[in-house]
Parts: sequence; C-alpha cells; structure tokens
Amino acid sequence: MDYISVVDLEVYAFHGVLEEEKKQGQTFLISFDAYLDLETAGAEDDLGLSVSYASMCYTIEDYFKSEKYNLIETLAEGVAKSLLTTYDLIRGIKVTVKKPHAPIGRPFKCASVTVERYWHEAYIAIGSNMGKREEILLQAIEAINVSGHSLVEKVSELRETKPWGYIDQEDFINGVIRVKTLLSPRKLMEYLLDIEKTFKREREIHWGPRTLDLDLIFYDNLVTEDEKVVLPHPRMAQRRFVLKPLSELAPFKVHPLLKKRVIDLLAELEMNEVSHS
Ligand code: PH2
Ligand code: MG
Ligand code: MG
Repeated sequence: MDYISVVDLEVYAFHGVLEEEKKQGQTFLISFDAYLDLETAGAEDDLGLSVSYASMCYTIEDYFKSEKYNLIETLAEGVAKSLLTTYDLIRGIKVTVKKPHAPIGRPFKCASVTVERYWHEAYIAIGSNMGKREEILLQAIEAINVSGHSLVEKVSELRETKPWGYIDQEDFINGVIRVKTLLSPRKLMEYLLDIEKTFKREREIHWGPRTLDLDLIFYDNLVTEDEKVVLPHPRMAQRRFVLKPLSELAPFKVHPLLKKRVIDLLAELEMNEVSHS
C-alpha cells in the first residue's frame, strides 16, 4: 500500500506521568506513515486527490495541545485516531511518538512508542420486532454513526420478514449495514450489546421478540474460534433475512469459510426452501 510519511515533527507539549513534566513541558517528536491509495493523485498531479502532509501535521499539533496525557501510548493512539477520522482517504496509520527528554536519568537517545491502526470493514445484521421497529433501527444506525470509532457507509433496504426459528411472535423488520470501524471484533461486539441495552432489549426467550438485535456477520475476512465472537456469524447462511439484504450491499463478497459468494449462498438457500415446501 502507498503511504505518505513525515519524520520527527517537533511539538512542544505538557504530557507525562510526572507533575514536573506537566508543568515544564518538553519536546515530542512525531513520525507517521499514512496509508492511502496515491495512484490517481500521482497521475492527475492533484492535491485534492491526496492528503496534505502539512494539514496532517496541524491536526497532530492541535491534538497534542488540546489536553494533558500521562502516556506516550495514549498520544500515539490519539494521533492515529485523529488522522483516521479527519481524513476520509486514509486507510491506516503507523505512528511513533518519541520523547528525547524522557525522565530516565541515564544517557539515552529517546524513548518511544509505535502503534499501527487501520479501518476495518464490518457487516452487521439489524432487526426489530417490538415497538416502533423502523424508528428503532434508524436510531441504532445513527448511534453507531456518531460513536467516533465507527461509521455507517451503506444501509440495505429495511424489509418486513416472518419470524424464523421461534415463530410464535410478531413480524420483524430486518436489514444489513456496512460499517467501517476502528474497534477490534470483541470491542465492536461489546459496543453493539451496549446499544441493544440502551433500547432495553429483553433477553428472555432464545430467538424470541426483541426491540433491537445487532449481529456481527463479517469482520474483514476474519474467521475466529473465539466463543464470544464467532466469525463469520455461524447461522448467516441459513437466514434469508440476513442473506437477502446482504446480497444488496455485497453480492460478490466471498464467505471466508464456506468459500462461496453471498449471491450463491442466497440462491442455494432459496433452492432448498422451494424443495422443502
Ligand atoms: N432473529 C432471530 C430469530 N428469528 N426472524 C426474523 N425474521 N428476523 C430476525 O431478525 C430474527 C428471526 C434471532 O436473532
Ligand atoms: Mg440475531
Ligand atoms: Mg443477536
């Protein structure tokens, strides 16, 4: 992947665990690689198709001057997040924060921390069969969009569906959204559970009525065996209410475990439904 780098941007700021460091301040040196596709900008010779390295430096300086933190770990995370959320074109950031005057009391050149952070792509199935179903789904989408760590990039049509599994319940409204997120799968899952809770979802009957259900379907092309976050979602290929809206957003995406395209999984499911009825 192409990248733009700046090495050892100097910023005088007031971070550190020691009170002395927060009062006196010191120089920090910040280096970064910003990963983005530079092919078109290079071909067209147009800064509008790239990201200005000067703007990125000002963004970093603003972040460094906005608050006082203890750790260079926090500063590195904060730089990565502010560049990733400020500039749409940036897909990933590698950032190093150096402290050449760290309080070590021994001769050294500098102390530093490096982190690499990327946007990840997640598909989330959304559903509701209690209360104002469509309104609830739209509010959940809005909540994800203003979270600061995730953005909803695409929303499928929201369709009414018959209950699947436990059938003695109201009809659902279902859809799928595509999200870009800075969260790990586990953190994203925890975040989705928190949103479900804010809509007072009741977890009484397994597969029973719910005000809001947010199920992580795909996270990049990850296949996990983590009991808390099983990916891809283990029952997605049996559920028309997932595959149908998913096929609108990503018909040719390949299921990383079944090695089949979403449209082919949907066609197979529909064939089986016909032959069983
Ligand atoms: N969710 C379930 C069980 N059954 N049926 C439909 N139509 N839509 C759902 O979202 C749904 C379901 C468990 O999460
Ligand atoms: Mg579900
Ligand atoms: Mg669920």
